[in-house]
Amino acid sequence: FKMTTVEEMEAATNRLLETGAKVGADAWQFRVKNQTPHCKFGEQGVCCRICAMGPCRITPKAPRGICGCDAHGIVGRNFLKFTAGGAATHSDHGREICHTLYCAAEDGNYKVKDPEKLLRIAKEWGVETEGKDIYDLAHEMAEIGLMEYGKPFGYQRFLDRMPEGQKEKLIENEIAPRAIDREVSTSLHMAHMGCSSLPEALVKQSLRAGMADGWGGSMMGTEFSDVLFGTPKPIDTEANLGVMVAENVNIVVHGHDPSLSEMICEYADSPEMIAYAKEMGAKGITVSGVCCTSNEVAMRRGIPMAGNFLQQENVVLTGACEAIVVDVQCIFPALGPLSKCFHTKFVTTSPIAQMPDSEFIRFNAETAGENAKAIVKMAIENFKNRKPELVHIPDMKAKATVGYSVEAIVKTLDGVTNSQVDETGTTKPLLECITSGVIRGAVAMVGCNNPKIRPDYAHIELMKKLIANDIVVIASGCSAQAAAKAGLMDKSAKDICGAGLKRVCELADIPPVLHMGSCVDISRMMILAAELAKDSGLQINQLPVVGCAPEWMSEKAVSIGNYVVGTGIDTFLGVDPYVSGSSEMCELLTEGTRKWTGAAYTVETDIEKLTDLMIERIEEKRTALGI
Ligand code: NFS
Ligand code: SF4
Repeated sequence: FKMTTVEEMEAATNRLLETGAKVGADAWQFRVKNQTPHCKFGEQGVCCRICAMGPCRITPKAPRGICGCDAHGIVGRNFLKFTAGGAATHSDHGREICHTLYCAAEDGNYKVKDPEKLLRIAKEWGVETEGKDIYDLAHEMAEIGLMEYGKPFGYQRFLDRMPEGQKEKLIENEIAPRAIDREVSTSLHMAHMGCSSLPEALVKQSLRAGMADGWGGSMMGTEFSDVLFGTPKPIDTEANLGVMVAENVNIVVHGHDPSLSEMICEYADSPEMIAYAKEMGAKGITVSGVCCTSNEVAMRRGIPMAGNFLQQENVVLTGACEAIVVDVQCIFPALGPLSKCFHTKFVTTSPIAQMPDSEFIRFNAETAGENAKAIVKMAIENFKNRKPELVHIPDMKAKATVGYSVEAIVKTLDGVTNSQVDETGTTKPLLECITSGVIRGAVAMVGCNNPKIRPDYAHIELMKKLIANDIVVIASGCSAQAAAKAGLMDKSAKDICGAGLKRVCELADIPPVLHMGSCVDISRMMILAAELAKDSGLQINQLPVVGCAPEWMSEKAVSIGNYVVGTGIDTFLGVDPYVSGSSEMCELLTEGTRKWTGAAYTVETDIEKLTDLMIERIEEKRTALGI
């Protein structure tokens, strides 16, 4: 088994930057230099500009802002606002999916591809399904889902998926999320000038806003995406820039909402469009992806992944990208000016993410088919504008098997343990692997790249060490793409696992790093943890399971961190969330939250140490359980 190393990936990037230099293109590698060193106050989280008496910055000589707020209050408010930004973003994505579900029709652009899942969720929510047309039910469920955003009373419906007693404990500690929009609004209200400056209150609300994301907006995004586009099943694909094909029209989908990327894939694969591409001198059409929308279509269609977050400029630098089509989130505004250096069309589609130097083709659920067709056509017609002397696609890609939804994991592991466990359709076989020690535990690897960490290096090194120690890795987002590019989602990666995990990989025919999807799909990980807890009669915080985001950068990542901790899973970060300026906030986040959820954060920028700390925590949990 041969992995692709970070050094090889960096060499490929450097070669692309040479092309960039020829055409005068900018790149993040240069902008980072211009922005370094970063503002110290910002880094520590002690800069406040929420009112016009400021901005105020805390120093030993000026320990309070003009209103008298101290560093703890300022850091706390900043942390809460950061979380609220992330919760709003994930949840608004979930809301869009609810709207798409509402537009689904037998003869429309969007269909119900997994009716069973819809029925299952309807039963969970106490909705009558008997004798109902599946599309009527879809519309009813979409409306109920949308009400979760603004209902005046009660908590998020999906909290009932937690093990017994956990929801009650969350309610008692005022961490159980009410309406999703309410938690975002309340967060902004609390962080307004002259509201909360008590760190404990700010951290609690950060957890609650995060929980509104993880057990509300994100979970709805995931579940209803499955209903619309199908629940992922294991499927083979490939990852890294080498998936782009020089002879073909290359369309790169980037962003997060599968409503767009699904439709683009659908049309790019149509005989009509393929014939048109041939007419225009290409051999065919290749759709590949960047960031989470790539994960979505990889999981459901096997569409190859061109790369993750910090590779988004690289796809344009290949000179072979006819169109980079984006919806929302994690899109560099740099793509506008960069695409102008090449023939590439930078197509924005969402009123929520509009950028200079882009072609805006507004995408609507109602007109999705037409919109997608127009975009694919535009890409095809752009093929002839390529500058052949600029085309260079790095010959670099790795095989990957992706598509491990909770349903797929349960199904794959059914019967693997050839044991007394005869309850199929539960997590018991996986539990048995864990209790017997064949697998020591699981790590949920998530999140972005960040130039503060050598890109992909932390993800890959961490995963290598974890699987060598018989710890199974479930991955999502840009972390999953790092793994796929390196080859860790190739089934033959079992060869670098410990003996126990290797055995399980062989028996179940799975790779040691399981692709669980995009970042909203971290809700899948929460469901899996809840199922494991229920099937073992434990609380989630007792399981030998931890979460890790070693290279995170976005507000969404902090919201995720808060719901992972809120759910009872210890979370390990490789980048500090701008809290070092307050000892009280540091204490609360790394220890204080334990009294409410049984979990807390660990921040460690030394990746080697971070890994050891995770392994240690997993072993501690095992010891506490006597396994
Ligand atoms: Ni997650 Fe996805 Fe990637 Fe980070 Fe951005 S794509 S939602 S935020 S950068 S993992
Ligand atoms: Fe300064 Fe207080 Fe205004 Fe913040 S809220 S800018 S600390 S005066």
